Amino acid sequence: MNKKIMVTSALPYANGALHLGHLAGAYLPADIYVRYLRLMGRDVLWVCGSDEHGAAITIRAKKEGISPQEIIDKYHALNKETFEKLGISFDYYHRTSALLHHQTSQDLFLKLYRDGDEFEERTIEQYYDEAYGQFLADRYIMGICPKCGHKEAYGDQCENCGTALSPLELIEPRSMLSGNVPVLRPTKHWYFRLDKHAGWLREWIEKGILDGKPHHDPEQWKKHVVGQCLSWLDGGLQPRAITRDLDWGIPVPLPGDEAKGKVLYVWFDAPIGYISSAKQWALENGKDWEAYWKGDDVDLIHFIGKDNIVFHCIVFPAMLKAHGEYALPRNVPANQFLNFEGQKFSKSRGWGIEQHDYLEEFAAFPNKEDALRYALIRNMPENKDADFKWDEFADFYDKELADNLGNFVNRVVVLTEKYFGGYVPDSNADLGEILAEADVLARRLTREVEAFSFKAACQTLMEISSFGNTYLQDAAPWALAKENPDDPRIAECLFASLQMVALLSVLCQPFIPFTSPRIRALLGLEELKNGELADVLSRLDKGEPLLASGVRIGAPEVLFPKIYDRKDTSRLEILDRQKAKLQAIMEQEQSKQRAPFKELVSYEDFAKLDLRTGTILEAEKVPKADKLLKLKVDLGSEQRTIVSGIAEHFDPAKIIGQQVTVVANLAPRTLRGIESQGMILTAENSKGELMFVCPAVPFGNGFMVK
Ligand code: B3M
Ligand code: ZN
Repeated sequence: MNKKIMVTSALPYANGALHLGHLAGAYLPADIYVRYLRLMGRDVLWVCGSDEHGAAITIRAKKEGISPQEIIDKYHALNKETFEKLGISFDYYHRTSALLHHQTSQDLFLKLYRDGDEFEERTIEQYYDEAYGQFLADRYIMGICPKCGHKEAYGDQCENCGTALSPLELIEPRSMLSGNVPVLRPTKHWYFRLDKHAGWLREWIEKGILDGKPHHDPEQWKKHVVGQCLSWLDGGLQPRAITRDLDWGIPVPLPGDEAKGKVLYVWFDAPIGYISSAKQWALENGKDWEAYWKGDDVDLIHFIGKDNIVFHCIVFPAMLKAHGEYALPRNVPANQFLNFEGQKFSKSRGWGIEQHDYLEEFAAFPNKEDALRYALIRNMPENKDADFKWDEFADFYDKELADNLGNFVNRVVVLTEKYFGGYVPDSNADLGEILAEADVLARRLTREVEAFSFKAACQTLMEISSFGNTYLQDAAPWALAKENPDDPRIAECLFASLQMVALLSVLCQPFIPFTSPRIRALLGLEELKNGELADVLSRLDKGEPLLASGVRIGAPEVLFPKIYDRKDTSRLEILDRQKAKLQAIMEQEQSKQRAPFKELVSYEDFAKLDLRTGTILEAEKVPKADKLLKLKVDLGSEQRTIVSGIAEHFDPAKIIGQQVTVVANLAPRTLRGIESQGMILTAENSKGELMFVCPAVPFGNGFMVK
């Protein structure tokens, strides 16, 4: 098979750090896929890079009072480095500010401009900031969303309700530059005639047919991806402006004054970044980039989040098709969104964790990279939104990585050490038979990865390890050894178990690439090579061992020290710190939302209150009144009946004996036929919970000594 597989991951904007949701959306799934393909010996190229244009970057620069160049340099470096630290194994990580990318984008623009009837020029009325002498592109205008009334909607989108907007739809528009009300002025732009492409796009997306020939199986595309595309097509495709009045970006490559001060729209040049990234890779490695982009033997796969579906399934394919030489995506396995502890990631609220912060805050956590990758894979938002929770992170780690995989590897190594002095034993048992089940599961895993079902594949990986554990448990070599240390079944069991560990060391690599070499080192195996998995699978089929008898293996090592460990709470403390941070954010936000204070009370009025301490002796619900409790309170000198509106907050059975503060001179009132002789004091805490104002014993029992 000399097919080339061209894999891309969405180019992140270089205007900020990436959080765990980004990682789970477009980078981790692609990394699993590409690592797997490499292990299968397939010819794959995976590119990514920084998206360094667009108003999001210039606005950020303005806010921070630095140049856009400083912003992109900072975040390009940070994101690139963080990806590397997490084992995200791009073949190339480029940037769209590179000259090569500018040229590639301009060439593509010109090709569509000259050779195709792809663009249309339109002069439109656009907002202009007179104080700054500048046209205002999308994000430079804010105003009220016409759909939901949100006051901070942008010119291209309302982030509150998600509606795509045009600047002219905003109510009470204002310039982000001067804050002034902008004026309308005519300006010329180039529009990509997307409408011309609607026919073939529908056939391609709905039926997988391109130029009258089968191109892909639409059943293999995710339902939510196809669904989103079809609803766009149903809405009718309109020409889309692909130029902007901005001074940051790729200049529109047309002569004369009409293109002056105009750049290509960021969403026009960004996907071309995939091509320039491949070009730069080819340049540096003496390879042919075109082999990965052109011709029928190319499988182009885009990994993205669901907010980028339209650009990757409709706009970019139309650009590629209009150009004429490029292959179209064979699949776009977009992921949905990941939430964080029940809410959206939010930088401004501090809700969520960025990749680089995770690495820092988990510096002392063993195998932190794989622990994170694993938790994200097990809960990947493949077909619906998912939620990341620290408690689940702990469960996946303890129950699956530690108790299942780590435990199996450890037991096999320990037993080999114990019974065979650390050497792989000799056995002439029929491996094929013993490993048949593992073989079946390994094949299933490959099919799942190829179908972009990474969560399922990861569970299959664990199934293989569970199978190994069960096999070992049932064979019980320790029991056999007690009866007869020379029982050949001991060697047979450990020989087979070692083969399973060897298999796992290969299969786990796409998911937990930091653990795989550690397992291999334990077995005395070399680092994985491209094609190794294909080789391993064919050896399994033939019943050939993956690990030869007589090999000296390493000393046992705990791969995943557990989080819930009574003797060592250090790992749990790291997680607890994360949870405490979130708790603090919620409390702070809730305290801001607390009811405003009531009006001032004079001292004279306050001094009229006669406050006494008391003890609740009896408490019962008042029939047919949801809110009321009837209490008997002992004030020391006398007992009072008090009706209190606290039934929704306290369980009557649990407040008997409770110390309380009583307003003893409140005029009696009759509630539901019961005379209430006073009032119990309560107050709301910062979480909005009702608390008794209780007479407390002073610190250190420090009553004044008379
Ligand atoms: N930078 C949007 C995003 O980060 C955009 C992706 C470009 S992919 C060609 O979500
Ligand atoms: Zn809105």
